[in-house]
Amino acid sequence: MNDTNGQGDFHPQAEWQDLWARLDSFAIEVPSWGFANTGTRFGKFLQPSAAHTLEEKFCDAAQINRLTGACPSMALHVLWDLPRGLNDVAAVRKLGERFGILPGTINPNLFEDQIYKHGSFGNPDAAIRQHALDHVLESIAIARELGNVDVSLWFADGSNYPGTQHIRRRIDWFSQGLASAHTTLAAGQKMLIEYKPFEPAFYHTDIADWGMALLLARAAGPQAFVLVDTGHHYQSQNVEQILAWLLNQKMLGGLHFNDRRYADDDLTLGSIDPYQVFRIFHEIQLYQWEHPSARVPAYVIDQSHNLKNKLEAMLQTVLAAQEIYAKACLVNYELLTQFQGECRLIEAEECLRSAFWTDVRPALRTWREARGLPLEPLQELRDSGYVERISRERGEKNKKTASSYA
Ligand code: LRH
Ligand code: MN
Repeated sequence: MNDTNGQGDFHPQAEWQDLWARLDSFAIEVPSWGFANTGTRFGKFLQPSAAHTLEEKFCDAAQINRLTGACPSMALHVLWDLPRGLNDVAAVRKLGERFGILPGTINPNLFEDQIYKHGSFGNPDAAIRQHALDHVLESIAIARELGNVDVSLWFADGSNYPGTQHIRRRIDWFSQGLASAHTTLAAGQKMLIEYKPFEPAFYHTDIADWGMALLLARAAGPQAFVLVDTGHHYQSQNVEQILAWLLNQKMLGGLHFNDRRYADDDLTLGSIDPYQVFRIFHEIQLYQWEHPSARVPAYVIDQSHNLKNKLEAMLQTVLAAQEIYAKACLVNYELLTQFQGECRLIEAEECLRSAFWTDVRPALRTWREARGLPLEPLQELRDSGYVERISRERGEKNKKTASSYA
């Protein structure tokens, strides 16, 4: 879509149609835990407006979708949102219908529980590995009941000191656990395996990088893919190159979007490095331009809003995602791939730079207007008094400090 002639100014109308169509199909899932009181090990600062119940989380998700038109579903963490497991499915389905928000990706909780001190799927104790597998099997059943949604697995498993765990045996236990779980997936269901280099384990993490996740996913079966959390990389790692590899291997299942300055900071998207987010969207969209029938990876927000108001931080994130996605839609792939082939470095780079530096906010405003969405969503949220209202309604309850993470 060559609307930028390298000069970065925007030609209204014709190209807008194409960009509008891309914006119409752009969806990013909000995390239920992003609306709850979360913190770090150094404290959790309670917000009176924070969501406590699943009903409140669906209500907040509906608010974000009303304001952006881009968040039709909400990711759920099993023990935080369905503490009674399968027995909570009917209630979740009803809440989804009531608030017009689809129950999204199902995330088992394979951490926090005391028994997981030395791991879950990687624990030397077979009974604990079985307990963890049973939780994942129930999570897959919940996901099936909720419409064959994806199951997204993150393992905190690892060790803190050299020699304290048998790394290769744990690889075999993970392979067995993931393969068993894969056998229970329904047709169309995906199992996403998320990697993370460290934290909470600080010597070795069993699934620490994209290669380990890819090999385990391949071994598990054809419905297993890799999930890339943008915050789960060492400082100087080239995240978009990892995405290029996973796309090339047809193993990219989805992304957890957030931003960071140092480690897994879970900050609001685009708040630290918007060009990084642009390069991520660009790599995926260039692949889709070359493979139009390819499955679009799942886009999910994974953040914890410890200081900013949770609704406003989540809204900022979705607006940043829409804006940076729209910029990435402006890259002229015909020209870019030609310049790449001819090693015309400046021209090739300018294809990305001019798209990134194009102010797409006017186009986004016209798209919102055309779609009956508020032109200035953040102002609309403030004018709505929604945050003040829920603070009054939830304030009392939120004074009590919560035990679990979210
Ligand atoms: C781990 C992680 C994972 C979630 C959790 C809330 O750091 O990224 O995706 O389960 O955050
Ligand atoms: Mn994540």
